[in-house]
Amino acid sequence: MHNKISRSVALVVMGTGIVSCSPEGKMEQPPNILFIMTDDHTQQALHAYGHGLLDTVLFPNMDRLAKEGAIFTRSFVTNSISAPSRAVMLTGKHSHLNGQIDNGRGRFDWNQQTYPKLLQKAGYQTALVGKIHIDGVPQGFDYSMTLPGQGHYYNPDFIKNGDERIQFEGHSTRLITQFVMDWLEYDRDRNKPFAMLFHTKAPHRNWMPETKYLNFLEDHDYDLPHSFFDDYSGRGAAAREQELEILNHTYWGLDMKFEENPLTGERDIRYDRNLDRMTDEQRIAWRNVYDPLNEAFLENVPENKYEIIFQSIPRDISHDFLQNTAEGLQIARFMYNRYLRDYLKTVKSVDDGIGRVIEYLEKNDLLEKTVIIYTSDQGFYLGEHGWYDKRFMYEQSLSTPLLVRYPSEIEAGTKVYDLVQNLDLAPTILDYAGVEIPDDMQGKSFRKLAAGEEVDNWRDAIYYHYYDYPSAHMVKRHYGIRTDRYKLIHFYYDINEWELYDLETDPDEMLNVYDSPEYADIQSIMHEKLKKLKIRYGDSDRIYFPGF
Ligand code: SGN
Ligand code: CA
Repeated sequence: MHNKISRSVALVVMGTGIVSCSPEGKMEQPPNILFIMTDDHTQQALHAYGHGLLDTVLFPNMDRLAKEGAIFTRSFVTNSISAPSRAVMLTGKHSHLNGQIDNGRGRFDWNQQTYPKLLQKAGYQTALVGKIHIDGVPQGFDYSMTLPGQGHYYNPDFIKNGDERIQFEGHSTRLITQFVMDWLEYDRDRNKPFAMLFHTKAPHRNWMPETKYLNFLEDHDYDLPHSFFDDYSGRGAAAREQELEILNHTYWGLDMKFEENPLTGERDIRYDRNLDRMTDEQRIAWRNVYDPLNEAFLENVPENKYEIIFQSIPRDISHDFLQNTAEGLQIARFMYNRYLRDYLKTVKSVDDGIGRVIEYLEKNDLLEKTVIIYTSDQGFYLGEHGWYDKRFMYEQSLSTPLLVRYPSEIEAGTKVYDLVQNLDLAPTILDYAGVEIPDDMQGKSFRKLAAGEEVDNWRDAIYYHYYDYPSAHMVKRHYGIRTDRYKLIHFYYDINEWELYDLETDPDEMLNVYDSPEYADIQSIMHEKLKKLKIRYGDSDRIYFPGF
């Protein structure tokens, strides 16, 4: 493993000789860009969004960005999954044009136009650190330090500048933060503005917290969301046939963090692979927390009841038992809390990392000269509908957090209600940098919206298209539009079903009102809008990878 500490010390010596910035200082220089993107962090897990899940501020640095900048309350993705979302952000184009339509089958050609390349051309120094999840050597960056594929939480490998693979000791979030700081401190050319893409792995599955936060929130018992025992009766086959359920589709090892199945003595190979990466010290810290918690659970619930957890998936369980008996509820609450707490623990480290980088900017007189954008590659279910993961065009995973801090033009506490998408990030960043936005980018700059200005003819609907099926979690292919109030979705490929939701009367999307007589007019208006947007964005009815 690479010894990080000695490298940093060496760089401190090298770094002391660097003279900072231009002597004129006040010359009009475009702002720096700090683009922070987490993986699977959702609006419900950010106090500033006010969804009610978090009763206190758990993540003060993220909340600080919201408080000191603009929060976008209607921020969405175009395709709720990692690689496609990242490709949309880089190019400002929908998936069918940038080529990365899903995680596994679509391909991204790095030779195409991306905003980091355009920034570079305009004199920016560009860097990418963390998860990128797009195959090939990243182009458009003066420096990159990326995780291969999904990467690991503990002692992960990194790929430096596209070729050198190095394993580092530590937790991925701390390492990624450190690489961001090291580059800012030691490797950056201080005469140029910078664009730093700070991409974490956390809080992606399987939610492995750093040792410091293993106990975080363990004294906090979260109530089940009111739609947790959803039976999907108000919707179609897609909602019924997914594999996203916390109770049915999580593994007792990998997700629930039992090292051994108490009924069969088996181990979970995938969980073991993660544990095997740990140093002895990390593993002891890990076991010191999870072992007693797991034992306490097993002691308190009779064996013939807790056996539910240790079945292979999908589990054969009765919702009636889990929902309506004290013992059942205890099991459901245990599974939900294990999932949710681990998820939040991993966000905690990200928040620390953001705090460290903000502090660095502040100390180096860079904070006010830097546009800070905080977002995630998509939202996530935290038990709503009984689910984890993402992919659906339903609210929790269609949405994504979006915060922008740039005090010289964004007033603290700004709230933006207009419909924005990850498609808009590339043009927005170019706009802040003073670089011309290419005509073929499909997103729009939201810079003015963040500054509290109204923009004429801002979009009144967003377009969405998800293709990753058949695949993990079995969410069927679908596309659709969402306006301020309504959502129209078409599920296709192996079914042909339409859904329509009235988000004002049914914010939880429990009842599909497609074909309801009282929504007949809305339905046809939404169909018209969908048709127009499909044409505007150049999408078609082409079936990608029909053989799968
Ligand atoms: C992994 C996860 C899935 C997740 C996908 C995509 N399984 O396959 O739960 O949906 O990544 O996530 S895991 O057991 O390997 O963690 S994405 O954010 O990268 O699109
Ligand atoms: Ca993701």
